[in-house]
Amino acid sequence: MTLLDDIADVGRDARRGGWSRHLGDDGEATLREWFAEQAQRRGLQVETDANLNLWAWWGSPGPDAVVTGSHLDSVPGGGAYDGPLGVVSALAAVDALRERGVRPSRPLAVVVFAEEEGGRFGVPCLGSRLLTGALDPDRARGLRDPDGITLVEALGGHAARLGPDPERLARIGRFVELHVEQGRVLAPRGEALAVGSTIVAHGRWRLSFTGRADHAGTTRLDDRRDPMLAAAAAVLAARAAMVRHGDEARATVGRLHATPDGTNVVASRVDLWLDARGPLPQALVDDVVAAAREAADAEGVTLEVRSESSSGAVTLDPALADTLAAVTGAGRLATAAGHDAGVLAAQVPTGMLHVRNPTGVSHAPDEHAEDADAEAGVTALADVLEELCR
Ligand code: HGY
Ligand code: MN
Ligand code: MN
Repeated sequence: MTLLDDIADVGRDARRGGWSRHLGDDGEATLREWFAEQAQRRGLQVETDANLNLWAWWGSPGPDAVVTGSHLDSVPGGGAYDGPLGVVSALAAVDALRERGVRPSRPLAVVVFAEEEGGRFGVPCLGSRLLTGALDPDRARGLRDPDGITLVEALGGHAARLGPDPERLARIGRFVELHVEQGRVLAPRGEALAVGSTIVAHGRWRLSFTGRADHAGTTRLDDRRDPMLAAAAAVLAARAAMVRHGDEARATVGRLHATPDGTNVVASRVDLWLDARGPLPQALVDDVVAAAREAADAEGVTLEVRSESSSGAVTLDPALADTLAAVTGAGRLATAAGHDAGVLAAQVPTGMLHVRNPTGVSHAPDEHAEDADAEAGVTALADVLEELCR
């Protein structure tokens, strides 16, 4: 918790509340420096890979390494634990192994993946998707942030190096990500920890409605081509789809932007982003798009739909999950939150440890983990690393 206190003031968002730490901004850059310093203080060899992920090695990078870690970036106005708890717990677990006199028989690394939330460039797990080849580097280079700055413009020369890194991936024998629980399952269970079992399918779609800007006061009803109407229909359709498709389904519009965004102007364009998750996210999207198209046609407005990212359902490595459960004594937890672990799982035996969040709230300042539970997480992670490094 001392490590979390170290960074508690980095990237605080006075306007939104909580923290905003996104690829390339001051807060995230400060966290990268902090991590490198913490790693060096522990005698770990730190390197930044071609995809801006940070790796801190105990022992020379080699085959069959045991890797643990998470991310340091946040959603806009996010909580203090989503990502950082996994990183500081990994550093604290290294300290615990040292105190136990453990000398790992395999290389061990702490990793910090870049832009897991996609908070600036819109694609979640940017660093881990590029590393594994799940995201085309040319597409990545063209991604634009809300100010229209491309990843190339933001990264300069480094952008030329983005791309799959099979040699680095081949070094990883097992990957374990510790993460604060998102949702409230462990508190009612009365348990501090759980072993990750699955990650639900999820994706992001951008719906762009184009109408005709005009004066809010002088434009008569039948002269209006107002994209906001169709956008409103899409937002309501998302909730209707969530209700319709059962209790695993999630459909959310939390981000919407009107152009020109004038109080006394009928908008020319509205962009909104749909986050859909569950057994079949496409079914939710289809419902929303059908309703949006109907409303757009009625208003004489056009609609363009683009998939910005999608992740299939993930079952975390069953054998590794059994090992994590045997070592920690913890039960299983399925999650509807995406993680770098979900990306790595496609190519590397991957596991997760979830630490109880008494509020269940995440992606918001009320996100929380009690000190005692965080300590239990560190002890469990150290036990797991000791077992995997045996
Ligand atoms: O969006 C997610 O599910 C993750 O918390 N980044
Ligand atoms: Mn998150
Ligand atoms: Mn996270």
